[in-house]
Amino acid sequence: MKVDVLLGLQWGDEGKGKVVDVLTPKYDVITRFQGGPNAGHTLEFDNFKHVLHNIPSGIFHSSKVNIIGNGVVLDPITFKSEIDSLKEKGYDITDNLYISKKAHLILPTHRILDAASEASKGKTKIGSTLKGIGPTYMDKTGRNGLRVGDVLLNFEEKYAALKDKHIKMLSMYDFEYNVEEFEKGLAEGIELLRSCKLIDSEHEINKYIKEGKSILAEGAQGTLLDIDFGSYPFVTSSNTICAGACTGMGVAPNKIGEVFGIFKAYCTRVGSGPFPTELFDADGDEMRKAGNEFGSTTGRPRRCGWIDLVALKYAVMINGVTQLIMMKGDVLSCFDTIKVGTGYKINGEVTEEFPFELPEKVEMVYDELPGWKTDLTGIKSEADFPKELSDYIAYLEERLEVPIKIVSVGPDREQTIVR
Ligand code: 2SA
Ligand code: MG
Repeated sequence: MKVDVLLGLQWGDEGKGKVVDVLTPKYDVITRFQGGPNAGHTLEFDNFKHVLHNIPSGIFHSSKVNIIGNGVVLDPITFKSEIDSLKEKGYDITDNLYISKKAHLILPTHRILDAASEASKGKTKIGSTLKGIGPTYMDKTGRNGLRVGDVLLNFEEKYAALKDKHIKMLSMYDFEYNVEEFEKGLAEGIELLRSCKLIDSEHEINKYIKEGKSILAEGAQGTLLDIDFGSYPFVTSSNTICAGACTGMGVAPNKIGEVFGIFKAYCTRVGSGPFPTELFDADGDEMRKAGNEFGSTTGRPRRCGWIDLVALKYAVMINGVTQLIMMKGDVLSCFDTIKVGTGYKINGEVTEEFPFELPEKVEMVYDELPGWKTDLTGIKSEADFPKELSDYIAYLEERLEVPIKIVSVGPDREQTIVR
């Protein structure tokens, strides 16, 4: 058996949570392999909406095993509040949740360092979610970090030492903070972790593979936020791409099966950084309104624009996507004409290759296709697609050279058409 990977091909918020939830019935095990509470995976079913941050999106199916892999960074405080809020809604999920002892811990001072670093950058700030992601991965690669398994050893001692170090680092910044404020809930979070199923997940996952169990790895953020291949430095601090699933779970590359690449029929971004197809006009506002484009972790309005095939082709290549999933086609129903970015004009030259560094302003080359001007949200099968939507799908498939296997026409599980 192989591990299937599902990931975002744009700047995050492609709708991964919904798709994992739809695909989950086919799998025995769902894993997260990178990122942390910067993710916001929204699931909607039976008139119930829930946003998950640390926990894999398979959690609402009680027979599934959910694993937080070693590549994830876990904040004990937000983890506890997530578990508590699920409990309030009637989901006591710690029984089918396993956490890698090798996942790194986000500590209160990581969040302070994130805030201080962002504040010091002024206009050039990354627009991070302020969840402490960057500083935690810095401590991981800098070999200073604390891992989930440390809560079973001498956590308090290690934490005190690292906190001291962080406080020295913070003196570099002109930044006011109150450590006690940030530490609220830490002891309870650590206590909760101690009662969870903490495992060597690489062994467990490989055992599942051997036993023929099916596994779905759920990516967070998106390819264009990847630390190596995204729009650096305006990226997150983990490998969001398919290869990240190997290192973030301890799974060999030859154990990867299908790679599901999710994209929106248009494009959005939260945080700073270049966005070549961004719209600053009424069309952008229309997309934001129709698509309810506000960050599910921070509530920030998302920047909106047309689909960008230069970036999307790059993402398909880097991830080895085998099946595409198109989300939110319904949001484009109000447009007479749909634009598709096909090339970047940089220094007078048109390129279809994603460049070393995206300039602040890129002149886009667009193709235009007729819009479908039909409400798609009630559509139950492909036979009912308006011709213009079928044409749009065929156009994208030809350009991307990968079939679009699922088309989503609304947030509910039911509004999902498998082709
Ligand atoms: P960070 O916090 O260090 O990872 O931020 C670095 C950049 O990565 C972006 N980023 C995201 N972009 C889209 N969605 C994300 N998750 C949340 C969501 C975001 C939210 O699902 O809606 O609620 O605002 C996510 N996480 C990180 C971030 O904007 C920075 O540009
Ligand atoms: Mg999201």
